[in-house]
Amino acid sequence: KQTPPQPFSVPFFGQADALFERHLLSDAVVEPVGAYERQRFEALGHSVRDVLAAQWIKTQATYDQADPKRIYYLSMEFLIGRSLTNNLTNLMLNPSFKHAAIEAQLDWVGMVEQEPDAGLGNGGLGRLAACFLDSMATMQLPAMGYGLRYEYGMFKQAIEQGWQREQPDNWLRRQDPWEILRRSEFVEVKLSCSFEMHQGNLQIVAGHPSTLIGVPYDRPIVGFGGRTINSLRLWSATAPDYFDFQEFSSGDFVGALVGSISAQTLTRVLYPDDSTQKGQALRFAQEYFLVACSLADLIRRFRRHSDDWQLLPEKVAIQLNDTHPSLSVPELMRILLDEANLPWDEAWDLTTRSLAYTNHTLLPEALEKWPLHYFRQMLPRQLEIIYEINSRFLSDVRSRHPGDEGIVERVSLIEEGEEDKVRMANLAIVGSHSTNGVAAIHSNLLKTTTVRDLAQIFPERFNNKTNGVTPRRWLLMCNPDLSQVISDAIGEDWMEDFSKIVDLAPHAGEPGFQHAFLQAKRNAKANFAGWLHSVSGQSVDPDSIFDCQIKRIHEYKRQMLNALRVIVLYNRIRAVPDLEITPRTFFFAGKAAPGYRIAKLIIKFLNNLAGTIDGDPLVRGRIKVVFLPEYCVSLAERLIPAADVSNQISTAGYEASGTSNMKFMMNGALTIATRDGATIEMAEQAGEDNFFLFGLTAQQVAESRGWYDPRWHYDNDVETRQAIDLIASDHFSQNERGAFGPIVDILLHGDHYMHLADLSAYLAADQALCALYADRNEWARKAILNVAHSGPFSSDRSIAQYASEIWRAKPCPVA
Ligand code: DL6
Repeated sequence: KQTPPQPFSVPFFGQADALFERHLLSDAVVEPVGAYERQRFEALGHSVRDVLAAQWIKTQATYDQADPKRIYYLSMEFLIGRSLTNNLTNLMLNPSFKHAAIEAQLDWVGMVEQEPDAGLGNGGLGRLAACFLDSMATMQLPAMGYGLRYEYGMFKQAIEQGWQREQPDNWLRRQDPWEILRRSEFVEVKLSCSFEMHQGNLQIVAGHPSTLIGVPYDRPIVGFGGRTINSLRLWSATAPDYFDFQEFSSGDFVGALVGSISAQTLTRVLYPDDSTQKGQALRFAQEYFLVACSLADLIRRFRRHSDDWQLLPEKVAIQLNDTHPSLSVPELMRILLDEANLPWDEAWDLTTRSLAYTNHTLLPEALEKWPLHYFRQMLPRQLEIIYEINSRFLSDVRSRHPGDEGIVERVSLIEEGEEDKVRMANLAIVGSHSTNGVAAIHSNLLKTTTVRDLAQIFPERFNNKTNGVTPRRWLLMCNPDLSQVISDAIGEDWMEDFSKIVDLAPHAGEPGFQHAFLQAKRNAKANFAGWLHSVSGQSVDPDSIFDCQIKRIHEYKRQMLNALRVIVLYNRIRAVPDLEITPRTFFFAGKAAPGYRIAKLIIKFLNNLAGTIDGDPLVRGRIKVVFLPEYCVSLAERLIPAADVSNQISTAGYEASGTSNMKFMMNGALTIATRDGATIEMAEQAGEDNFFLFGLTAQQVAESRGWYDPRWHYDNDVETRQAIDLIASDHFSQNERGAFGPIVDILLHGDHYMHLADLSAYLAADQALCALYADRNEWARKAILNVAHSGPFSSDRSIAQYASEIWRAKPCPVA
């Protein structure tokens, strides 16, 4: 049982002004009155860091003393977003700091806006990692995140003439007030090759062993109430000469410099693909670098407390966020075999008991496979170990399935082909004690389709942990008006114990509460409209229905299905100009992987659709499409509180879980959705009556593969045909003839993601949703019930399950 949150004891709060002024004077060396916004942001950030520093140290000291089982969350991505307001929220200082700033006539919003998003991730999996860190700290779990300190995070998306243009995100260009360089805790990473730059690319120089240095930068992860402050440790790569300047004067100056450049290149940039990793050597090296640095660091910590290797799984739980850190399997084996000199069986037992793996996608193109020659050149010892693991594993499989070489081929860690490859998912499953999916349907499909044979061999390893999101960032911080309405009705306990949110349910039918709830939504919509106007000059009507689809652009997420819906509505208005409809604004936002041609064309299409509708006096003011550029955490924080409708319309069976679906639900949007990912569980919780579900189920999708023909829908459904014909007629590309031909082609020939199969059901659900919107009280009742039943989708619930069922770790409260 956790103690209820107390406001963080801040003996310094009275001195916050003094801290702030001192940082301006001493760090920036400016008169406080004349400081720039950016200088003020940095001074404020440093002041908040001063406030939390003592508790951060105390947290680490408590862990050192108590020596609990520690959780290490290894992830190539942490999509953290901004830290200032989040840290203040979790320190329970947000309102007082904001108030104090306003009293002092400081531009609070201006200061907050100075902080760049830490965009160290692509989307779902990276943002999940950030929510999990928040929950682990809030639940007082002794945890640490390990990732890479990319100098360039997710690219910035500009839209030029409707096209996505990528611009580098040099987020560390200016000093970051949160990170602490822990130079003395560097680690050495040995590789049997070296790297050099060749025309801007990192190239492997085989047969030339080298050493890289991993330098850790720590960021505070403040748990709610400020009692526990964990760390996110991000590794930056540098060459050994960073530490040994002798090299420069005594040795090969140019060589050292080249070495330094190539080493630093290693952690310079995040790969911007969320579903394909096309075998880049640099990415492989990055993955190994994360693993090598993190394992060396955590083993060093373990060894400070114990010289008994047998205790490793009692003291250490290592969670692999997707296969990206799954080189942990051979690397931990290497450490136990070669450094600890343990016999194979013991090393293997300790390795599998320490590691656990989370799968985030079933898309075949996203399942990592690395060419054997990378291993040969960079990591020959780890390759030897993988071969040995495989040979022992396969002989076991052969003895269980005599004569069945088919299963042996399917489960092997090595895929043979033109180029032999290591199957990283198989490696992670065989080399760990737990494999989990991220929603019930996803975990089932993982077991029954993607890795069915492995699930039959290790049934006890497979489990589900449905995702969750932190209600601190995604409700308390981003939606202060709704938070206040909730707290006025049920008190504040929901902030830390989100299961309490269910106490809202009895209020759902109260007209007074419904009114307050609708008012909070209206305020959020007006705030969003005001912000949008101020940054882009675009006007949107806060009295229109705000209908949103914000996520990576991918064919399986079906932004084109949404676009087809809009085109049908557009056609209906054009056919019957006095048709009565509630004004609607359709918001889209999302980035496409730079090399994903069709996804980029979809962005262009959405922008042209917006332009065409805006230019048509018949529909203007009734429906409007807005493509919001540069989707990122802070944009989501703005839009989600303002949303009336959340679109979760992936082809069933393809979205592992989704997490924006949960954020919308917590903020009182109603969901129109296919039965996919965690949305299925959300509808179960809220009651299907309070959801707008439509379309093929995953089973129906799977069963219709082979005979599904989109042409049938085109031939038999008038509205579908008219919508497609309008695209094909260049109505949305009048000056760019044929531009959207590839989209029409995909929809009519093959339509792998079955857009046309689901369109009419989507439109029917949409009609029901609009009819409901007209009844404001009934709408409010359903929306409130959605918020009330969003309790299970807190990442605190997910983390409680990981802690008890996978990690077997307990809280370690800080006094
Ligand atoms: O589990 C977090 C998140 C899920 O909610 C999404 O459904 C899923 O698409 C996403 N996957 C990724 C990239 N996958 N890989 N590899 O972010 O994970």
